Amino acid sequence: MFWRKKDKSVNEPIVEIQERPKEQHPIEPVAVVEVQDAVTEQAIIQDELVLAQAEDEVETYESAAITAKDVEVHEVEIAQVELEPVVLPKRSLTKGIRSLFSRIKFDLENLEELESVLIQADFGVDASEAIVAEVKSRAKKSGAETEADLRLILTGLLTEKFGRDDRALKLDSGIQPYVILVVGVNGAGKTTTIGKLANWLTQGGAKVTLGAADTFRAAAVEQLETWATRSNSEIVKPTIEGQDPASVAFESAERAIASQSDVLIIDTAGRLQNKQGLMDELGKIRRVIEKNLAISEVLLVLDATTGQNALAQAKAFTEVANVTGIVLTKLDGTAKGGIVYSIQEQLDIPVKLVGIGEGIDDFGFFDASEFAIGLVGES
Ligand SMILES: Nc1nc2c(ncn2[C@@H]2O[C@H](COP(=O)(O)OP(=O)(O)OP(=O)(O)O)[C@@H](O)[C@H]2O)c(=O)[nH]1
Ligand SMILES: [Mg+2]
Repeated sequence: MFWRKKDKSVNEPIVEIQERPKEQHPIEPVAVVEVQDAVTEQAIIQDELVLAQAEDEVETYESAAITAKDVEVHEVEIAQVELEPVVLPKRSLTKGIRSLFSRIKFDLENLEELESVLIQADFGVDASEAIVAEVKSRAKKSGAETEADLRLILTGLLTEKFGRDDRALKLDSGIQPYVILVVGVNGAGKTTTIGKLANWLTQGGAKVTLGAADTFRAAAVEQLETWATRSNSEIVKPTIEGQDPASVAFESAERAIASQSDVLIIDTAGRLQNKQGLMDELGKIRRVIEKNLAISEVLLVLDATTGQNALAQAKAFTEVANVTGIVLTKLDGTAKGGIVYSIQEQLDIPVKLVGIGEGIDDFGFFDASEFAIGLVGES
């Protein structure tokens, strides 16, 4: 899952930052506007694009306080490097997941109740119906009678339903620092998840930098700082109050490269999915990081207790943020684990991590079988 170069000195990061002579500065909106008199429509469209980009860069660079110099990004040939796997501590989910059957008896007589249990657990109506039908059919075929038999059948079926093979974090290119961008609505569990992940990585010997790009509240930076201390990670904080989050992200990338970190994790402010300005900001954060580094993962953190609302959030975030994986938190407080199924079905994005408590070790990498066992429980 996590690979790194055997010898860090073999190869520099994927980009090099070069000073560009001032006269070639790309941010010359005036020149671009003048060209709007140009003859062809094609040229005008082209120029408008350049202007939009330039304006964006002006904003970015001004906010990043990079006024004297500009950066130019060049892809650099990557020499073949030898990679070694990093062995990280194992995390198990089975103890943290709430069983679906705390209130009902699960036997052949009340299989109809299973359908409402599954619907309440956010599997969705159609899937719940289909699962019950399949349980009945398998029970008939195998001559299942007892609660234990039925649980075994349901566990097997759910394991199949949850199953997919793209859950591993993509920290394997050997091009470090790997960047993980963490996004989501307020209070979903972003900062806590970052702390848990950072600790897990440093326990495995990785060097981790955290970027505090949630600059709206001073308390948010302090909270991340506490997690940085607990997880032995470095942290890059805003230098002035209310600093542009994109500029903190930019500085974090520079610092992570300079300090030869293995992983950079960027915390962002919680934002409602229907606030367009804030959602656009995520795109900007993304672009400034990509000036220097490739983003390995964009993790969308969803609070499992919010049920179907999590699905609406996921849809909105995937549209703007290229989400590569879901972190489903607070599964310890709910039996709504079916949301995992709904998200994967409707958005085709894997649930990669699961939060099962507030403690530093209370998370796990989603495992279909462990999760199914947790949901169905022991008889
Ligand atoms: N029970 C439980 N609580 C969790 C879990 N993950 C996070 N929390 C709690 O949820 C609350 C919010 O967590 P944060 O990590 O601050 O959430 P955030 O998304 O960073 O919030 P903002 O920065 O305000 O957007 C905290 O009280 C956490 O302890 C989890 O898996 N289980
Ligand atoms: Mg936070």
